[in-house]
Amino acid sequence: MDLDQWISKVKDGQHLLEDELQLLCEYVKEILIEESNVQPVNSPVTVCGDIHGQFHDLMKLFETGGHVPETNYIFMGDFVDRGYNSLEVFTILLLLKARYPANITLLRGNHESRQLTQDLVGLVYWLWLLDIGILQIGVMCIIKDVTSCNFLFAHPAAVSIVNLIWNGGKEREVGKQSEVEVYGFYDECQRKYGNANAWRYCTDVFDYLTLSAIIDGTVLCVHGGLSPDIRTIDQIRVVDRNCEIPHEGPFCDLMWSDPEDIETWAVSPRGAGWLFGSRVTSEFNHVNNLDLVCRAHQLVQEGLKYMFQDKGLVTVWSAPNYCYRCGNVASILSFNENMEREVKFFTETENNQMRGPRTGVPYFL
Ligand SMILES: [Mn+2]
Repeated sequence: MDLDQWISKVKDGQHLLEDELQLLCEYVKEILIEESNVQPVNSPVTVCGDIHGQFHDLMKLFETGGHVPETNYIFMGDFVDRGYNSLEVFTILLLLKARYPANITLLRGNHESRQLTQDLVGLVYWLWLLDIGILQIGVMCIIKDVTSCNFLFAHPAAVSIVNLIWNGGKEREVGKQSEVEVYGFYDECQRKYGNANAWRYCTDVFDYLTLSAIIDGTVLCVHGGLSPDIRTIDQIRVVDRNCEIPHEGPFCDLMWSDPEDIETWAVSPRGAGWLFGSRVTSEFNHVNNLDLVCRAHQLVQEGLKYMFQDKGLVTVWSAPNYCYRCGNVASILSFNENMEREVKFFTETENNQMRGPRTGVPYFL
């Protein structure tokens, strides 16, 4: 493997050949299998949130925060789906991991899943065939915070689609039919390679991605959030992670949970994970001697948002103008060698040459 040559090739917008990608995936799996479920990372390091296939915005992230290996990174998952370039995003992150394993840490997000990346397109189509109204009812229920409509969101792909509308639909009139292009990673690999092999190699790597990272023993990074089944960090260490994300339990919760302005726990409208509140978060930080929990998973219009009175948790979001239409700012959070924090903001790249081709079936939600 000539990693440096492959890195410049992918940065130039080309794809690796199918067997090159296979080789890379096998190589990175060997590195990832050695990592702990709570991978220790030293400062200085920069923490990033969701990328979601926005390859050019990822390049802008590196311009903003510095390039690997001059800057060390933790990426908190959700590399794929929704943007046009999931394949390029995941390939470049794998290449950087292979080339500089000590300088980049990749965590698993709820989208690093065979089911989510594969079912996304199929399910939208299915809902469209069924009746537009069903999905609209679902969205209305979520907005009104009615959680009794969980039957609709029990399927993770349904959760994902509703989430897309929910997060992105603020400027749209809910209840009106409008065109949304939904890109799943599976569909993208099919279009770009003509078969599903690339998707298979990549999703096999997903199972090896670690669940969390801990910076200098004081800041825990995880994609979603806390779990009622996890009181101590040691309980994360013993999770068997080398599998598809389960539908419930501690592993699932780490990928799916969200903070909320409540005291303890509540059912999540996503249909997976939990809503967790201020008291359980400050207890978790206290019990584990943490200063902060860093997580991603939720769109933040202003790029970064602290939660709770003691600011014990922060959401970092790194996909600017999410889905090319949300109009949000993105951020990354860096910690220097003294663990002093600096937030860096960035906006959507103007380089859109790799957008599309929009040859997928257009979906109407
Ligand atoms: Mn997520």
